[in-house]
Amino acid sequence: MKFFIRARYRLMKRTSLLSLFIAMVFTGTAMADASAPVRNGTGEDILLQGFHWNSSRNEPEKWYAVLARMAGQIGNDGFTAIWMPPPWRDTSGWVDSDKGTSGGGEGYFWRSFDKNSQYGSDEQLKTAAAALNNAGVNVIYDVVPNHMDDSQVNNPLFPGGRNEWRHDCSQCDEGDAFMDGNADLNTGNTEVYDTFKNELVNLRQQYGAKGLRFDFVRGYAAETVDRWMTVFGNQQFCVGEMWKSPDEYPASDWQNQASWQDSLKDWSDRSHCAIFDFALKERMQNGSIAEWRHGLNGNPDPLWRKIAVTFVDNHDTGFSPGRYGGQHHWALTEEKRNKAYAYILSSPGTPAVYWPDMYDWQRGELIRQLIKIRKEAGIKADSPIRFQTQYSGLVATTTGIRKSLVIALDSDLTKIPQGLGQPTLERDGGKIRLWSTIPEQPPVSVAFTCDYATTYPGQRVYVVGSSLELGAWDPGHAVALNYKPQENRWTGSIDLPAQQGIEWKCIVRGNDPSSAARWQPGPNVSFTSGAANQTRGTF
Ligand code: 7SA
Ligand code: CA
Repeated sequence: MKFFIRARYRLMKRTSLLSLFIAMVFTGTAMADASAPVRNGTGEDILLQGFHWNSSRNEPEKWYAVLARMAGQIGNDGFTAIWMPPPWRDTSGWVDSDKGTSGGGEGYFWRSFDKNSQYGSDEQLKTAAAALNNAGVNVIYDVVPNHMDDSQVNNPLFPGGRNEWRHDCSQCDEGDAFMDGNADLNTGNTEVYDTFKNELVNLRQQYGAKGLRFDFVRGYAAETVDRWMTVFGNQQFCVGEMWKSPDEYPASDWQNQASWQDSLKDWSDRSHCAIFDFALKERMQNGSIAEWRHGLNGNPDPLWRKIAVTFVDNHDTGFSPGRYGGQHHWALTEEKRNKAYAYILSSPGTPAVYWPDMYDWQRGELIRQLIKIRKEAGIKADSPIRFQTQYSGLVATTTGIRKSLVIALDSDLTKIPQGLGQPTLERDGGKIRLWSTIPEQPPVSVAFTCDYATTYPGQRVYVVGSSLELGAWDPGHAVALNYKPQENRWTGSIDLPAQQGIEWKCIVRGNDPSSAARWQPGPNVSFTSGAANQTRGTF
């Protein structure tokens, strides 16, 4: 099914690309250079979301003062970058009647580029940014170009009374509307574009910006983000927030039929920015733990993994200390949170840690250990990951520059391969187990054959052996082979890390993993993966 969708998506993309090309030629817009590298920082970044929904209401200390005071600790805790709240002055006050909540001042309904905001003064912001950058924590600002507070008669950004709000010109929006769209800005207009361009450069030059988080990217063109970043600095970091489920696209749009991953990759291809992994978040919210492998960060293609900014919750989806407990639109349950952080910090992508999980909700010690293990292993955003799906829960191996990390979450992995030994980290009664081990070689495909096997109805022939992929000698986690009637033999290909000394045997057992196994007699079959790409066992 997914292949079909991907093929269809490529076909639709080809046609939509064609129409896009024609459109761009006519509008003279530069064609997005697909080969340009994605701006995902060093590729080994660990991001801290440096605020929550009630940080703008922090008392008695202003939030920027908190950040300046904690800059050293944030650096020592292993974070290489911090996602700062929107730096622009927001004096809005709104009531959300359906939720019975109110808010304003958080920066997302800003009225000017003035840096004196609810988070602190212009001076406090500069002090915090300098302290963080000096602590080796790159400052990433949240920018909100889709809309601004429209309750002002004249828009301070555009002297002379013109104000470029959507409510003045309905056809002037490059993307979706925020709420009813009245406050949306025409980012396709040259002057609006230049106004933001200059402000982004100002953030870099005067406020220590090393990167940007683009809010509500569904609301304007990805190509516009790419152009802003080209001026801001191609070496800098950028990430987009595209929280839009496939069913929110019109039925005629290819994305309506595509997966969460496809839409995220499409936006990244056109903006050359990283993107928050809402595909993983959606699986964490609605899927089993085994299905977390369907995040963008678990994609078989390294070009898809490297753009993923993984997270457990943020200031919208999660709870926040303080008023109303924050927004909690889509919060992950407490029971899953430690496992989710263990996964994002030991798998590909750029992990983002939510402030309250680190500094308010007693999860800091676990996260500190996980960051240390990740850095020692040299896990990168595009590091290879393999999932061992014959185990329950989630079992995966991510290979960094220096080590491989094997994680087992809620898994019935009991028989541990010799090479692994005791877990490097074990938490929550063994529901979280993480091994840091010698880096494995890239996988090779090995053809297994079992001959002269007698099977009765309901039985199959399996391969069981020494390595994790072969069930670590546990028949319950053996790998099933397929019967070739014309050759009267059982065969199958299994991916194994190269250059590993492997021992194995053929077994016959029923479909039920706990059913008794009949083992191939005699000594184990042994070979070295990569040196041999086929091996044979006989009864
Ligand atoms: O329901 C959660 C999920 O459930 C799952 O089961 C679903 C998911 O798909 C489903 O599978 O997710 C859905 O719900 C999400 C949350 O609403 C949607 C998502 O698309 C949808 O699939 O996500 C949207 O909303 C998020 C908050 C946005 C996402 O980008 C967007 O896609 N996050 C970012 C965007 C904004 C806006 O800058 C920020 O919003 C977030 O912090 C940021 O991370 O004066 C004019 C005026 C009128 O124009 C308006 O019509 C009128 O309504 C004023 C009024 N606007 C006010 C808003 O009503 C009020 O809510 C505005 C002035 O203030 C408030 O808006 C806040 C917003 O509530 C808050 O979240 C905004 C501005 O202050 O700041 C924040
Ligand atoms: Ca818009």
